[in-house]
Amino acid sequence: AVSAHEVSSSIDFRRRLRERQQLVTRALDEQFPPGSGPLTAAIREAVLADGKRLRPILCLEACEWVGGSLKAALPAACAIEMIHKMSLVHDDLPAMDDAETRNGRPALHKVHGEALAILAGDALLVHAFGLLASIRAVPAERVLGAISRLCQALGTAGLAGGQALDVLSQSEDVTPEKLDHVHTWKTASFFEAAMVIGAEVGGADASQVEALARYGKLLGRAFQISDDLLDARDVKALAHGEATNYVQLHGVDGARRKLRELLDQAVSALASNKRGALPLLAGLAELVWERSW
Ligand code: GRG
Repeated sequence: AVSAHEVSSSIDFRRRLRERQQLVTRALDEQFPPGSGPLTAAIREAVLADGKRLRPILCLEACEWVGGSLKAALPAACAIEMIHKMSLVHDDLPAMDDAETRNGRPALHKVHGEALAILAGDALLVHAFGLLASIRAVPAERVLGAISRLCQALGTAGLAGGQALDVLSQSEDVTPEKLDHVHTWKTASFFEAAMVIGAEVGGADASQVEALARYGKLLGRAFQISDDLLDARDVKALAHGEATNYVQLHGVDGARRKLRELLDQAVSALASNKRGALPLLAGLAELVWERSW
């Protein structure tokens, strides 16, 4: 069998990732035509700027894993990315992370002002749900079921709730349990939902949906730890003491150990299914491992 590392470093794998990134970027570009006013211009900057497109790629791969077409999953993948980008725009605002830059460029509110950054986020969120509601590739109950699960992943016990916990935790001692809680709500539930939507629009059966959901959740927890490992390289950030950084609490070795464990579990979640872990999803897990070194 080919190792996950061989997959993740293969030219085919890299090409496939690049093709999917471009597919999502082109589709997002079409959703927000240039020359449509200042709000759309701000939205375009938020969604078309650099980004790994990891969540939409997971959505596309989940759909293909169960035999669905890329075309069926593309609107859902775009919706996922719009929600992700909206969460980053709002996270960068002075009331939250107060970030100057995002991916090496000025944060959106630094360029367009706070009002437009808030509204760009609002519009992206609404647009995403409009796009999901327009999916006709599968019966409406499937789409509604997936939307409902996504809402759970974003609400008080999801992205918004996780962010609230994170913001409020900055001034207090964080326990390992609380940290796992923040990671699950803020990141893992969203990864899970991206997989579930992809699986549903691909026509998955219940056991496939659950296997992919499990992979997504474990990968999301792993991804957040890898993000913390990357942040911890920034000596200044660590000295400043990000209370909800995994490395701050468990050390670099502890974080790496946990990262490996979660990624192995993610890949096994698929191996137990009759389709097996497609090399691609194992390769994606390996990428998460490699980014933290
Ligand atoms: C959507 C209802 C709703 C609320 C949003 C502001 C907010 C509430 C949440 C923000 C949570 C947050 C900052 C999550 C970040 C998680 C994370 C690991 C981001 C980095 O993701 P990457 O590396 O980003 O995939 P790129 O730039 O590659 O797209």
